[in-house]
Amino acid sequence: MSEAFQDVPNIPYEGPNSRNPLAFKHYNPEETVAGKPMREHFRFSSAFWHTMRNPLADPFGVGTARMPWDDGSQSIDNARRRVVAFFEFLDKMGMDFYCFHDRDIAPEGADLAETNRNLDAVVETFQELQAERGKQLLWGTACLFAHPRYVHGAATSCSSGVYAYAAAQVKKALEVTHALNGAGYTFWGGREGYATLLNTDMKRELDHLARFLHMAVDHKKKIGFQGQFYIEPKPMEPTTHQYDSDAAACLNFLREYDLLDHFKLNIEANHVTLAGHTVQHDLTVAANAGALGSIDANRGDELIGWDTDQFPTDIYQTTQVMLVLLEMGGFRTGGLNFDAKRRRESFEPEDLFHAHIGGMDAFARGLKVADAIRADGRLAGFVRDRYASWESGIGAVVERGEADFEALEKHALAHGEPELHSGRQEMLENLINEFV
Ligand code: XLS
Ligand code: CA
Ligand code: CA
Repeated sequence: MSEAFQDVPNIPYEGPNSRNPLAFKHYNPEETVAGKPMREHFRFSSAFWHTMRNPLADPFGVGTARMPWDDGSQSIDNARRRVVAFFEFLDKMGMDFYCFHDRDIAPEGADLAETNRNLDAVVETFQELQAERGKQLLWGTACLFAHPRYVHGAATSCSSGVYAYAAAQVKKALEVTHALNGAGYTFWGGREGYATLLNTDMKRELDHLARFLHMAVDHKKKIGFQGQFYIEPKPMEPTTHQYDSDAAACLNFLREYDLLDHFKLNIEANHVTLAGHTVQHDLTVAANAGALGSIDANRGDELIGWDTDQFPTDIYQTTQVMLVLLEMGGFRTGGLNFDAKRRRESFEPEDLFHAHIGGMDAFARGLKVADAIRADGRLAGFVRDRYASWESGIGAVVERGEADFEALEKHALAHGEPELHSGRQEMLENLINEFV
């Protein structure tokens, strides 16, 4: 079979002085930074749904993407050709991981049984190519939002029949993720939310969702799947109110329903900014709970309030991400999955390479900058000193849990007005810019 990306060679590392657009300037997979090779820090992954299946349509026009390997049919042969093209892409990019939805990789059949057979047929091709090329599935997932049956949601649908269908779909998606030795499985609540409370029993829907996830945990154990379960927060799109709106909301839900031991979070940058937070905020919320599992690496557009899923190129943002990741000691099962698409105007196959190269280089720089900031130590030192009053005296008594209001009142009466110091935000922003 001829190559899908004939005009593109394997992408080499050529260093910061290179002017070759099809080369890495900063991402050097084997180069050791902060104790391990870049490759291991990032565990870069490409999203099958964007790289192979996104036609680049928008609400005003049809897709523009040129995909010469794809004949547009719903056949298994065509589905397999896409997989072959995808592995060629991963190879040329030097990427070790990928992610998919069940329905990205194989067409729906006349009924669920036929759909499952289609999936098995295409998964065989993935198995062969994984073994041959040494690639790994970072996580699998089920598409519970595109088909009209999920119009009212899946695990939160008002219809028990739809709920059962969704469970059957997740069961199969878990089994194929297991068959592909996936490192994880993601639950993104596609249409798990609502447009109006006039027609919605929120409590009942959330109880159903929790039951659904408990059943998924049970099935995971039953089939012996060892991968990590993730929940991916998102505040809006497609529904007005998504139940998993941000990291804090997800953690609260998981705790309330006794699921926290079984799930970590997959934090997507563009979803976090849609929720009105900085990416660093949600990563920190998740990491503080010991629940930062994986990252969907992309960015939004400050001028457009949508989930634009752009490739991450902002070094300030990748630096923030890498500061949190280094502090946490790196990924265990997760990775940086480019849940990102090219702009509609970037329709040539080669653009897939430019997009991923840009994201990988931006993270390589973020890693180097974050490592230098940590080695320098001034930033961490400033934060440490800012809380110095908790190290001894009344602060230490509070932190040990040995103070009460009477003791604090006694302290306040005896010591008068407390001394305060500047937060020095501008100075710290200047410090970061010394390294960026
Ligand atoms: C959509 C989500 C989705 C999940 C996987 O906005 O990002 O792609 O990552 O279902
Ligand atoms: Ca995502
Ligand atoms: Ca998104």
